[in-house]
Amino acid sequence: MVLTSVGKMSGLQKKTSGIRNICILAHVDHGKTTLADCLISSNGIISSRLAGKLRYLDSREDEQIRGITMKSSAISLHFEKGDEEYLINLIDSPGHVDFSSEVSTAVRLCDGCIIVVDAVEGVCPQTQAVLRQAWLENIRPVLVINKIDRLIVELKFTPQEAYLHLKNILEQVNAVTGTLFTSKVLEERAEKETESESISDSAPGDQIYDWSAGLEDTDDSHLYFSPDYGNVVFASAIDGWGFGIEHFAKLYSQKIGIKPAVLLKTLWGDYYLNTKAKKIMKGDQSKGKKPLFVQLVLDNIWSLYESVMKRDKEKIEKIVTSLGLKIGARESRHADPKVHLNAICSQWLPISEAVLSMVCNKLPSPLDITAERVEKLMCVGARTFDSLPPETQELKSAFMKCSSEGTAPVIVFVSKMFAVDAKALPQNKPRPLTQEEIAQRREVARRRHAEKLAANQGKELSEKPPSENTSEVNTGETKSEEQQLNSQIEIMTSKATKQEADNKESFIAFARVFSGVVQRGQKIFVLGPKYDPAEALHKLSAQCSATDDLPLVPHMTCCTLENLYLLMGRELEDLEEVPAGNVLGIGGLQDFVLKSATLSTSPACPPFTPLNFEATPIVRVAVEPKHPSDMPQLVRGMKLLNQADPCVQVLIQETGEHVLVTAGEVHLQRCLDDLKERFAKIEISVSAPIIPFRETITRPPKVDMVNEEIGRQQKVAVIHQTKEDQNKIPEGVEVDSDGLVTISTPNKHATLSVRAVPLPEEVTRLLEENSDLIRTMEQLNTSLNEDKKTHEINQKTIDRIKEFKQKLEQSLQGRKWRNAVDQIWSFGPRKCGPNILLYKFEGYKKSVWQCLENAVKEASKYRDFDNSIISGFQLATLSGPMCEEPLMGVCFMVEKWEMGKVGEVLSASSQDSGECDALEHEPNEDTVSLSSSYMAEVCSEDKHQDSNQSVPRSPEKASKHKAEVLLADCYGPFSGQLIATMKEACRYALQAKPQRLMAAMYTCEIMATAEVLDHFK
Ligand SMILES: Nc1nc2c(ncn2[C@@H]2O[C@H](COP(=O)(O)OP(=O)(O)OP(=O)(O)O)[C@@H](O)[C@H]2O)c(=O)[nH]1
Ligand SMILES: [Mg+2]
Repeated sequence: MVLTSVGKMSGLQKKTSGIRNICILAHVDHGKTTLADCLISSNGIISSRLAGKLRYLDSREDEQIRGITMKSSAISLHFEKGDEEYLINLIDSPGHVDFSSEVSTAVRLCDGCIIVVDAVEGVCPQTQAVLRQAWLENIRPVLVINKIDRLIVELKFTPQEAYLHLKNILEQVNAVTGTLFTSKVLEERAEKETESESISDSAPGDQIYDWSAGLEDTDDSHLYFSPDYGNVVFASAIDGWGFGIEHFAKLYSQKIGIKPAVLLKTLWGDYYLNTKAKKIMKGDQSKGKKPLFVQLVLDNIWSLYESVMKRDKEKIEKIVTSLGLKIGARESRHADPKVHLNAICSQWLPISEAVLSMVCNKLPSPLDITAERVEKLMCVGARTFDSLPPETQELKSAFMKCSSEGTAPVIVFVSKMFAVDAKALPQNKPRPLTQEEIAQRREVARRRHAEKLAANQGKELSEKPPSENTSEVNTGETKSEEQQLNSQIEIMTSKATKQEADNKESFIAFARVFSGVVQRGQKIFVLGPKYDPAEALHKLSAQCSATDDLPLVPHMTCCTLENLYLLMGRELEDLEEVPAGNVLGIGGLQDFVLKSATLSTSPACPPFTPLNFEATPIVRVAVEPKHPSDMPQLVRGMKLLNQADPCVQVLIQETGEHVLVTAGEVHLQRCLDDLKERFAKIEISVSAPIIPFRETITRPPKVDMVNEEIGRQQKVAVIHQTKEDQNKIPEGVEVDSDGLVTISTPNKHATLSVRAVPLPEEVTRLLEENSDLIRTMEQLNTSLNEDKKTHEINQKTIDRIKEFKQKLEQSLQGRKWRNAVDQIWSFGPRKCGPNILLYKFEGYKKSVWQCLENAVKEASKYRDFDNSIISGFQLATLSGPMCEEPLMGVCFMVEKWEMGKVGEVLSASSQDSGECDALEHEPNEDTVSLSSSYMAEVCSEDKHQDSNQSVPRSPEKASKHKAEVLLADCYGPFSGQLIATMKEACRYALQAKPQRLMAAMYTCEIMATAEVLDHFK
């Protein structure tokens, strides 16, 4: 097999119908990389003898040492099937659960996947996980049942036993697919029901209950794996063989004289061959007959294995000649019978042929992308396709066409950034010099030599009398010196480029073109995950391009695609352009893309939906440099590591610790190795894993430690205890016996009273479950407040919010919680966590349910100082007083919010200007209980106003500004004081109640067969 040239590959990239973007997915160690080796060897990139041993796509040293894949990597292969030529963009993914984020980045770029299952281990947890990921991403799977040799050699199954075992595995895989399908249908059905309910509500008629689940009339047969559909290959990647049943159907149709179509239907299943009648009959087991699959397929393979393992030369010879194979003497005489076996099997049933033809037949080309998948990719969060602007909706047809015409908009998705050694980039690799370059270098050398010679001659002339043969000697010397110089220059230039490339990691974007043609040097928009095309289209025209001079749009930048690469496993090849439907590497995006992004030439393009990550990072460690002076390198290294890994998180805690959050132990080790050896290149010390806690409060206890009821006396003791605790509370903070904390800002202008109350457990759970919805509510409220109106609120979201509110109302019953739901001011931490802030004082109205009421105008007045209160609450819930861990299940009630001197200051300022609405209030009053409407009127400083602006202010604004200036004193800006005071108030309120630490609990379901139940006892 000859290597395919880059030119040929880029030719194949243009024929979209012949492209297959696929990934290999499986549980850890089921043989993905070994299978990839076999497919790669069919292209001559590695020798077929090394296939399975080399694990070519495991290019990292630690991957080779540990024997597991840690990064997904891609390679492009050429495959010929009859007259058709195909380009297979293959991505090998890791199977270890720690690296499941790498699987997510791979499936997003593919249209299909090969699911590999170990014939001995069967369906394992990660097999289920990857089937789910493929399903969520709407990509089509095919199945390879691998390691069948283990059934023969290790388990010593008979062919009949092996058949039943394989049948069982297929059933297991199909059961997982079935569950995914059923849940989807039921979900759709439930949605339809709620829709029809709302219709029937308005028009009541005769409603007969429909008890069908919708499963009966939905055809799901195409989803399942079955050898007769041609989507299953049986294989042993290590021995280099694999087949689909069509191979044997074709073979035996000639031998027995039965039509291939009939054999294809009956080779797998309960059928047997009645040799006398020359007929295929149904029902093998009941009649004690061998199924066709055993008789015609497995028996042959088993007998081949038996003869080679027993070194039965005669029998082997017979088989080899009957199959028409040519086996080299080296293989047949090899001491290891496996080598001999591999040589026979890989010629008889080449695995690459079986797998790649299944891929080309059964998996879709980029042209077959479904409308469902496109809509899913285009709709972020709670948005529906219909709510997107019309220009954006039009782009759907560009996705579907996957056109490479010049007019088609370019749409590219970057699913991850990966680091490569800058030396490995094609532009930095040593390459043979061109004739011109050689001539140029010679010229430089000659000139230098001449100069040197002239200088020497000058010296000699002055020192020695000239002799006759000097010139001759010199010419001889000249030649050798010239050569020396030439080589010296070459070394020097290569050294220079080497040094430049040394110590440098270059980031390549792992991407796919969904529409249009990307070209090297092209300018393109980079759209972040929060980019909103509706907002941008207000500012820009849909036709503008990245080369224009454009106004600033949030979450959008422009960049140039510096280099385009064909991904060839360990190698990268330069490309000038890449048409739609291909996977590629892009250089030069390091400063524009952190982990993933959408690139497009059209500002109407929406950002793609975020990747579905199955695992959330939980293992945290603190890292620090061994030598404190190396801190800058560590910070830089952590930044690079964060970019190079889709899943890792790097944080700097309030304590100044640098924390690394990883998915698991193996992932942690890999991240640390990368940090030490590639990104920071320093020695680091690593702490033991940090266990995350949550802080909370409980009701005062009713029983004591020995479960006896706390009587009156003891209660008094408890109160004493609390009093004692109160003594620890500093001056200026008042805590009453009921836990109400009152505290003033340092300048004494404002006073807050806050109480902490534990939330019922079901409310905490509800908040946790709905954190995404809460985040959406927060976004909607912000856009309402900013009067953007770009987010048309979708009815479904409104219904979900209403339902959430209703559930909260149901769970917050009783006198204590009266009106509580309507008074929710914010959630925290990060505005979506499991803690609540309530306002309990009169004359204020602003709640998180604003988006339901569309209360735009009214709310916009209160924007400023109440934001300080909310920020204080966010800070308090982010880190509690016990050990700076986030809070959970706590409700803070602000029962009083007084503004003291603020009144005077404001009235003074308003008298000056004579404009302020706040004049209604009496200036002499010492302490004024302020309603927020009043306060916001007086004190608001428009944050969105540029403070350096030169535009003259309106008198009203001037007075407000003055108020803020007057309020800023030696304690700093007033809003800042309020934030700090609120934070303190929350902390003391929390300390006034019985505090508790909560630790995470690991729960798992263990499923086992009845035989092993004994071992659990
Ligand atoms: N007996 C047998 N062993 C196999 C076969 N295919 C792979 N193996 C072995 O299984 C082990 C794991 O193979 P890999 O290809 O690294 O598995 P993987 O699925 O890529 O593993 P991860 O990438 O770590 O998830 C290796 O030791 C292989 O030699 C096979 O067909 N038969
Ligand atoms: Mg692997």
